[in-house]
Amino acid sequence: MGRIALFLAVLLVFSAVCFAEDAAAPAATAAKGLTVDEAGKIPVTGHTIAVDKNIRDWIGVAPEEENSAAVSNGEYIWKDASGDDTGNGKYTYPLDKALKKGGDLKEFRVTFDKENLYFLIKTDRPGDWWTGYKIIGIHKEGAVGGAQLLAQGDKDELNFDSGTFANLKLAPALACQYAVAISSTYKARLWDEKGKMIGRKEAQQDDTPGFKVDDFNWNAVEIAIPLKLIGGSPAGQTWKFIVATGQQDNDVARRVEVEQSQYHGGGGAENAENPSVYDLAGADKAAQEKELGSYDTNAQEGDPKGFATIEKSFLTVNFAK
Ligand SMILES: [Ca+2]
Ligand SMILES: [Ca+2]
Ligand SMILES: [Ca+2]
Repeated sequence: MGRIALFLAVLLVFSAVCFAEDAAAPAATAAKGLTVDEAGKIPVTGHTIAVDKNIRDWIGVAPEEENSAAVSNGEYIWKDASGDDTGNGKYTYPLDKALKKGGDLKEFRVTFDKENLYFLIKTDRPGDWWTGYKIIGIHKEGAVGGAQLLAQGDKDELNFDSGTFANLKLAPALACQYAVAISSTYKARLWDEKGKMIGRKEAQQDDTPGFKVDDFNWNAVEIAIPLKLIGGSPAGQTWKFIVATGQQDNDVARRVEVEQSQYHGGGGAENAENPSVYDLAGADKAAQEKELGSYDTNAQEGDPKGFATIEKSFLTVNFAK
């Protein structure tokens, strides 16, 4: 009896300590995770960001739960799940050490001020600084038209100015007015809905003024897009963002092939219709795998009609007036 009583007493003290720690730690800091719909109704007030290889100016508090959103301290924040970088569910990374990871989206943030729209996009840390590739589609609610092909590009040119070549398209309701792609940690292009390049960042003299991209620690990239390039301020409007991550290959999206090899991941289709995308924002793993696997295995190679279609993997951001 004495021994049992002592055991119970120890257990009680132990659990009291545990509960006290549980209660004290995260509750004070972490925001409660919201669904995409819920977060899309809360106005984002915005603030200024410096694209300066330092991300301490992103002051919003991320939600605790994976695959949830928050609006905090003037920022929209999506926290993506870890380990859902599986494309259609079967994607593997290339075998080369530099390319073994880096496509797992971790976080995506949006804010703005009178001059710019700002993004922060975080992934797992790639095996080498040049390996990352990211695509962000911008859909303005209520806008007419828009591109359903996410900056696909001219096959004859196959270069970054021309497009992303990621084999991805959007449902009509998500058709984009603008698309941005980031290659490596500092290069970017901005296209309009006709696929015309309207912004270019190469860290060269002729970079588009104000279009800024730079990284912190390889895995977090800050982006500033001058509002005058994208039709003016989003204040008072609701925009949707399609966020896709993968790897780059000469500044276009690196293909995922049927078989894994040194420089290409495996799990793709025989007709090469599968998207060069490992992860998306806005939906859970099952929904995102279904969308990234929705390409037509009978389509003629490279025919955009057969590309995977994104319908549910998006984020809704309500910009304050
Ligand atoms: Ca900064
Ligand atoms: Ca992820
Ligand atoms: Ca995801």
